[in-house]
Amino acid sequence: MATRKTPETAAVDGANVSKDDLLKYYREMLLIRRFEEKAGQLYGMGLIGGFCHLYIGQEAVVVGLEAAAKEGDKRVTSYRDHGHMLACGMDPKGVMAELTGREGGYSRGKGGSMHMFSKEKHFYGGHGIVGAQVPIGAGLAFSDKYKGNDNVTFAYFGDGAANQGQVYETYNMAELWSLPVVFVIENNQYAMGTSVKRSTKSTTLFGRGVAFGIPGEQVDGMDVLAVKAAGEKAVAHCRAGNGPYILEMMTYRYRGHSMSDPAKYRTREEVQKIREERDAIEHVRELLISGGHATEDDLKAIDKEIKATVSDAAEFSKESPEPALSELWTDIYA
Ligand SMILES: Cc1ncc(C[n+]2csc(CCOP(=O)(O)OP(=O)(O)O)c2C)c(N)n1
Ligand SMILES: [Mg+2]
Repeated sequence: MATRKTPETAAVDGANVSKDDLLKYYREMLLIRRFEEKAGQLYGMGLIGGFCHLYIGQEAVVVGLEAAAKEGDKRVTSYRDHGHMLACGMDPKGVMAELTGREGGYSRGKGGSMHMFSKEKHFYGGHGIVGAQVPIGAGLAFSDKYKGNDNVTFAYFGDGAANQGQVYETYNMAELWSLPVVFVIENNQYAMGTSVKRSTKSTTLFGRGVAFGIPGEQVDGMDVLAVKAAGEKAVAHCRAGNGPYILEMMTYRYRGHSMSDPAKYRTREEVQKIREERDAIEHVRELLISGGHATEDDLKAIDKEIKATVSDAAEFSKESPEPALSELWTDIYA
């Protein structure tokens, strides 16, 4: 794992980013964090029902990888999916309204947090069955290979999902058929209340690709620049027709597994330490300030703007009507 960029090196060296890029990543990560904080509040008010898994802490992973993607690339992920949707450009209003089960939501209020899709942004969900999105990701990559274009699919899954059999069946076929898929393991150290160390003997999860001939690497998933650089390498490998690539993002979730998690399996100090020492948004904020790329006032203005976007999304999600009863009979197979 490469060491973090410093203010002196960030905007200039091999990470290939400009001041505007840094500001863009700051803005995108902050949007995810504020959106998730608001979703947590609406859940607490009883406006969001069912399961709700927040992405707070892991923002640099999707923002860094989206920075390495191009139009046409696809993404598919688990139930912890709000950040992925925002990062690929889906409308915060449509996402929030889906969380509150309203007509203005991406699935017209019938899917909720774990079941949202956008054909326009090539976002294929949102999957509640742990690991199920991994073979789907390979299938998406197969379709692009079949059509002969150079699109790549990002298939995101967790450290817990990485112990599933279907992941390894997928690895085998993806490598056998040289499918353009980047397997992104979001190693946030926990699968519900079980730490990686408690469930897994060999904890370098990307290394399991070796058995299938798939290259990979571990990345500091709290450093958006490191994520972007690794993403560019992985994507180049896939686009050149070399088959899949594995990126193991070392990250951390600050909140519970879902809104109903009492979090008794880790200490407050553990969470606090990571927030203080490794927070991805603070990292970019420091790069911007100490590199002389932005002032405190510039960043305050961005924060204000993002808060307004999120408030608008929350208002929309409260005002949008519930789906009509007749919707019970639409979008069904039989
Ligand atoms: C097949 C299956 N088994 C169990 C569950 C219950 N479950 C939901 S999330 C989860 C933990 C997954 O952890 P990880 O893959 O690390 O993802 P994270 O929640 O950390 O993002 C489990 C066991 C499920 N939804 N599907
Ligand atoms: Mg996990």
